Amino acid sequence: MAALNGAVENGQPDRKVLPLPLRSLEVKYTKIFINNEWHESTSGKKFPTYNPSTLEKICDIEEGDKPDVDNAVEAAKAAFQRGAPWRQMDALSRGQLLHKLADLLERDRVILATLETMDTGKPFLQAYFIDLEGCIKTLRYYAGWADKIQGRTIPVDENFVCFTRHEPMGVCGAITPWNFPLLMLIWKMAPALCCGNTLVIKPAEQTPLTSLYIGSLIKEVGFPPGVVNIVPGYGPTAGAAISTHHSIDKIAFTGSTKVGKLIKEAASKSNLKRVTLELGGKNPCIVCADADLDLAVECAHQGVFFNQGQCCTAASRVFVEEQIYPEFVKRSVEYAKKRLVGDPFDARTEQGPQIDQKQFDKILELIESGKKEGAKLECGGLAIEDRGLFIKPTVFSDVTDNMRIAKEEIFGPVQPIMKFKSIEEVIRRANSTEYGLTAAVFTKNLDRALTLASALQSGTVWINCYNALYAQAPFGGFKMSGNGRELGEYALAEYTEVKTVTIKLSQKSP
Ligand code: NAD
Ligand code: NW8
Repeated sequence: MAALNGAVENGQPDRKVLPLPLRSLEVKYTKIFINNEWHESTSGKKFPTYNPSTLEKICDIEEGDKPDVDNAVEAAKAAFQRGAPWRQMDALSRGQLLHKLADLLERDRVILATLETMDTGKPFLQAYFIDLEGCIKTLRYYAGWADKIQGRTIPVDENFVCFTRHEPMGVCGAITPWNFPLLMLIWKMAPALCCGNTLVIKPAEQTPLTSLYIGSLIKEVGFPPGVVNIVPGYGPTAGAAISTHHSIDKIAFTGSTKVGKLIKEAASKSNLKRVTLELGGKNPCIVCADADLDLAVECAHQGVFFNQGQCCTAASRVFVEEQIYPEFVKRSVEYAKKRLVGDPFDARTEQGPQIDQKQFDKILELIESGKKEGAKLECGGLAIEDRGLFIKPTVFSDVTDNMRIAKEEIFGPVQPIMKFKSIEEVIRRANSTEYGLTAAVFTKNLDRALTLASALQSGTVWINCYNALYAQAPFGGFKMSGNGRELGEYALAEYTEVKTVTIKLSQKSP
């Protein structure tokens, strides 16, 4: 196993041991996974997946469409039937299967991080230390919940007994994005399985490789056939077949607001399936004059540039109090100029390519709009070379709220920095967006921190930190950033139905 290979450079024994990516990794799983078996597509069609760093095709994947989704749903429905092994299983055993899946992710961590880097272009060390870490922790967290999901007994009339059962919903659909392909899948899969549901998964067409690899691990762990089914394919075909399906009871989606609306609409028009949505953000990052400036500059930088800027939590509106504005901009530009962009398999690389040509073009177009609308381009503003999908870390100062770069989700390495004068003003401006996913505040003043924490309309507020995500802390959006919560105990409610059982006793108590 390559998992334990340490990087040895100059033969120095005391150097921190870093994992090494696999040099030549053959992609083994490219087919549709139903009933713990691999299938070709009903249509006979395949689609390519590319390495965004080299623009080379990695391999072809079986292209699922409605008939394949139908087969996956049939399998998931059968696995959910009363009397099926999955339904008969003790809740503790369900947790053990999730722990075993986490064990296999730990065993195959280098393979999975290598596949994720090939398919997304994200730096290998980030895939290994952030994405895989988050996956393993999320699996273990929900493994622990499996046998602790309890109803209540409720006092009613004296001659009645009333209790609730928290039952699994049934067949859950999961439609995932390309920015954190495996992590966003595990955020859905772990709570769904811990509650006893079965799953039909459609990974993003750009990044199916790690999700399909999970199919092989599901089988190896020994989940009963049909509990997890994976249908790679495109959104308007395979994705829409899931969102409109009458036998799917719940759907969890992460991606664009546009598609989130389509999914909720399809759910309404079909069977009113439950829907949780994690959509975009135009997340304010507020830096007060009294903040620890080193910390604020570094967090705002990582907050927007992390994952090539392709992050629903991206700090894409930085509001800086006027007294420290020039210094903050100066230091942020220094950071951006130093950011190492290049081969995601190189251990020094901080930033890889954007995911595809469409996103690349969209980002460059928004950068042009920033220049035209009068923002001051401090650095970057261009692609790195005339080939490939790499974009220079870009900082704009003198940004005003009406500019497109201050209003639209950029999903790229672009940092717009604005100036503010008063707390009331910055609250109003930070909240004047349709989005409400995250917000961050940098200040040493407790009063200001707590005032902002209560006034900001977002599902998460980070104070003096950024991207501080935990498996046990709920995550989700206010307003058009989404519906429902992932992670934490709150997510259990998204994967269970509450049933009230009321029993009349035949005899009144004496
Ligand atoms: P998208 O919303 O189109 O894709 C997300 C998933 O939805 C993919 O699996 C896709 O196949 C599927 N999908 C697409 N159309 C569908 C349909 N009609 N029915 C069912 N499923 C469908 O996202 P995108 O086009 O790849 O990216 C566009 C923008 O979305 C980005 O620029 C960014 O602003 C945003 N985005 C946000 C996130 C996030 O983490 N919130 C992730 C990816 C993209
Ligand atoms: C789930 C996720 C994490 C975790 C740690 C560190 C940096 C950035 C992210 C992150 C369980 C435990 C830990 C991050 C991941 C996804 C998004 C944004 C940031 N997650 N992390 Cl969308």
